[in-house]
Amino acid sequence: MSVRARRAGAAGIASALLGAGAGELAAALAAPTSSPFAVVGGVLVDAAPAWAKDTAIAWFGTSDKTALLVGIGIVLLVVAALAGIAEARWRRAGVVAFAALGLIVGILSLTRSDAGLLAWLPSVLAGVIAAIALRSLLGLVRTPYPSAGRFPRMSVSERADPPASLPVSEGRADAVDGPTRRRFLTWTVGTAAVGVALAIAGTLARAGSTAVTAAREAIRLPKPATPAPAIPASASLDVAGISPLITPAADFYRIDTALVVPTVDPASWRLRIHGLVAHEVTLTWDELLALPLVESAATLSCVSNEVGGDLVGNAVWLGYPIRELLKRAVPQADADMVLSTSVDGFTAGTPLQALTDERAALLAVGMNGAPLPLEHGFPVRMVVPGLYGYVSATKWVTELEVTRFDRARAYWTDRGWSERGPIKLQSRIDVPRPGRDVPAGDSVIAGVAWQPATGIAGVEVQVDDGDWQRAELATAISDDTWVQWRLPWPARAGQHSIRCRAIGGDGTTQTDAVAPPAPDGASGWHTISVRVS
Ligand SMILES: Nc1nc2c(c(=O)[nH]1)N[C@H]1C(S)=C(S)[C@@H](COP(=O)(O)O)O[C@H]1N2
Ligand SMILES: [Mo]
Repeated sequence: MSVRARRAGAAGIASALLGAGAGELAAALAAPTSSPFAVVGGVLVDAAPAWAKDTAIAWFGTSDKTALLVGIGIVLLVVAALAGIAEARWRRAGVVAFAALGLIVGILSLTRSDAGLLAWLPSVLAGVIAAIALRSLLGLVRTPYPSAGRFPRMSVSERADPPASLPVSEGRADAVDGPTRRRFLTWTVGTAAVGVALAIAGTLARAGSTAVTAAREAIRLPKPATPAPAIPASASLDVAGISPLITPAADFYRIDTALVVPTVDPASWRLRIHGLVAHEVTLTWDELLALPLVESAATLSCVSNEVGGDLVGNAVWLGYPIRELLKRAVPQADADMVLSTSVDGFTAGTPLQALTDERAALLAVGMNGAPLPLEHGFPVRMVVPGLYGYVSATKWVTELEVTRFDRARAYWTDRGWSERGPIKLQSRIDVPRPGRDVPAGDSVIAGVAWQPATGIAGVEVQVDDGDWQRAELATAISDDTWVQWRLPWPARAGQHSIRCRAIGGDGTTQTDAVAPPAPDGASGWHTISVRVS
């Protein structure tokens, strides 16, 4: 690559960094969900088929969002370098490319369901700034004819740069003198640095105490009218390394399609219940908090959770039974689904039955004694024991449409996942950790088992080809939560394979049939390999 092309590529990258940084800051200040990266990421996420979501989660786990944004960043830098090189060859090609990119992403921004009036601004601004920066940086080194750069309109023959089709001697094309080169370098590095600084400023402005964070901190949740029964000490087994019975909110897995966490002000939050109902119902935050709230523990799992995976957690939720709200709305007899919608456009289709039977399906405002964290759906989300999150656990929920499965489809069912998503009977070995060395002697095998809404009757463990042994089961909080289990294990030196299977509250034994997460949840026995020495 010629010196000239390298220089032009660097100018392209620096210009893109400046534009992107300015776009991020503008988004943070004027249109938080319309950051150019979030928009492109959101479009990609929405376009992704079922297998892509699963591969992303399998490769990157809950860092899938970061991985996506890094990927977009890398592609942007490559495109920017090419735009720079193009600009040096064919004047305006790179400038037009940057401006067009900004415009396209600006238009995409307006198509997002959470787009505000200024959604287009960050991307368009980013494109314009990158274009101007590129033009200016390359202007610094466009010097073979010293005065040429000052004329805005030039015919091809007058262009400062030799046309690309002519054989160009490297020496001549790159013949900028030392001071010019230094000036170019300084400005290019400076431009890139300012871009990075703007991006950091944007991130800080966003993460900093936004109005909604402050509103959340000011909330004092009411005492539940129906508190969760006290958790007996016997519900937790004393085993180092076992999953805690209640997952702290900070450790609770997070899965959603939102690249920027939605910020919903409780004061303006509304829930609207409509569709196949006798009466439309709307509910404000204050009205919701004034209702007799119920506290109830439930284990939530993602359909993408692999056997043995960690996309599952158990929390104590505080909320109002959705059943009671539906009673007010009076669903029509032919309705069989409730399509819930989030502020960011995500939808889930929940069987009406699961929201009207006796289970604690909640419109939740609290998690483990505090208002919902922003990432987990503040101010209001759904939690339905027994169903995977993608069909039931809508975060930042604002709408419940009573409808029918043959009429409406939801976000993930539209992408090939099953219409119904009951959580499969599962069990996991937490101790020993797979792949870890275990000292020989008295040891313990322990973990958790769950089938929310059905409960757990037992867990069995098999070491190598031995008999299945019944593990000790901790006291269950309820049928809706996972249950800890353990089995003493006299570990003898050598390599061992350990597997577990649960027996559900209905007497069914967890199937050994191996299934991947798509389309309706993974199955099979969690099996680990450990070395005892
Ligand atoms: N608004 C919104 N709600 C959502 C999702 C989403 O993408 N957007 N994902 C669902 C899925 S797939 C799961 S598994 C749960 C995860 O909830 P958590 O992040 O609180 O663990 O949220 C559900 N609710
Ligand atoms: Mo999920």
